[in-house]
Amino acid sequence: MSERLEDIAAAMVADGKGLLAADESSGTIKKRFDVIGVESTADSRRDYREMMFRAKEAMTRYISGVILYDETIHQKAADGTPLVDIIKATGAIPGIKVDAGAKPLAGYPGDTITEGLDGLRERLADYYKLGARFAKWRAVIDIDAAKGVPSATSIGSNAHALARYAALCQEAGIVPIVEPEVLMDGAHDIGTCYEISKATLTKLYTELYAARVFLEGTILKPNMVLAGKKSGKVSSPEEVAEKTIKLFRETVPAAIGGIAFLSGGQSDEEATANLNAINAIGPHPWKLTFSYGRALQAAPQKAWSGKSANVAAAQAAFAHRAHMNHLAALGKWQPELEQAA
Ligand code: 5MM
Repeated sequence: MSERLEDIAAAMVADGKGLLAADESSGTIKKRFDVIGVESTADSRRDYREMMFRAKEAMTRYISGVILYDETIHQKAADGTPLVDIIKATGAIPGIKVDAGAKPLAGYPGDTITEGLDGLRERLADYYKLGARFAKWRAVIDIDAAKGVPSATSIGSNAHALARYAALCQEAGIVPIVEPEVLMDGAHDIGTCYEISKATLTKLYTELYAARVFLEGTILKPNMVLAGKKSGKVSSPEEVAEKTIKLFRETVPAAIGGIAFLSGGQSDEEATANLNAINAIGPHPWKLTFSYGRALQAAPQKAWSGKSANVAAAQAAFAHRAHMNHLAALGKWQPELEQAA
């Protein structure tokens, strides 16, 4: 495969393919395993992820790349094959989460700043040797209007950190996924999500330009424009699509390598329906696909439940969600296809 940043980015958003976000940190994967009654150990985390990476048809046909956690990029399958080699054998590109998580922003209660820049140059060089050709850094922007969250300082500091991370990635020959996630957990309406996302993306691209980041060699991983979960409102796919595309047309340069959405707590089918509606109102200046964690993994996690006897059923559940999102990335998904399955 070409090592040019723009070619790697293009492969990450190849027609009908998207990213599997399997980069849950140890605390997050424990929460997921608690739900299915599985103890989180290095071996159980390995077995679970190996199950997905060995789902050959799903990986080969629908998955362009996998975002890994530090532990996983170093792990070997039960038969001794490095997990990275299993991913590469399917044609998917290994990637790595390099941020150290969102921490409280001093002086700004309720806001967070994502850490992890110290020593990043050296870590990126190591990850490159291990096979990673893209990386991910997630900034977290919560909305709580009553508390003045997010502050302009939080939006600015996170955008600056994303830009410094992106420049270091490109120096190392690694495509940066820039993920400024405006959370959907609050009680806000869809218009507020739009306004905060607009401020966030405007600042992000100002900082990326200032850091001399090569935009063609980047992927944006954004939230969709949605009403907050606690608002009690569910935005229709048509409204989500219209507002999300309006936002991107106003703030996201056409030059970037592509867009791969996070699912952010949407149900599996909602995340698919919204992505489909977004692509159905194209053509757009960018490829728009998925980089889902929960919306790709909830079903296979439940089907697996820690039992080797369930591996085939879990792989089928993963293949189904990947297939549905493949269709949504092409704007060809229909709700009936879910019922048929
Ligand atoms: C898979 O979850 C990722 C890692 O989360 P933590 O660092 O909090 O453990 C997360 O960054 C993920 O890649 C994105 O948020 C997209 O995942 P969702 O579940 O929102 O589609």
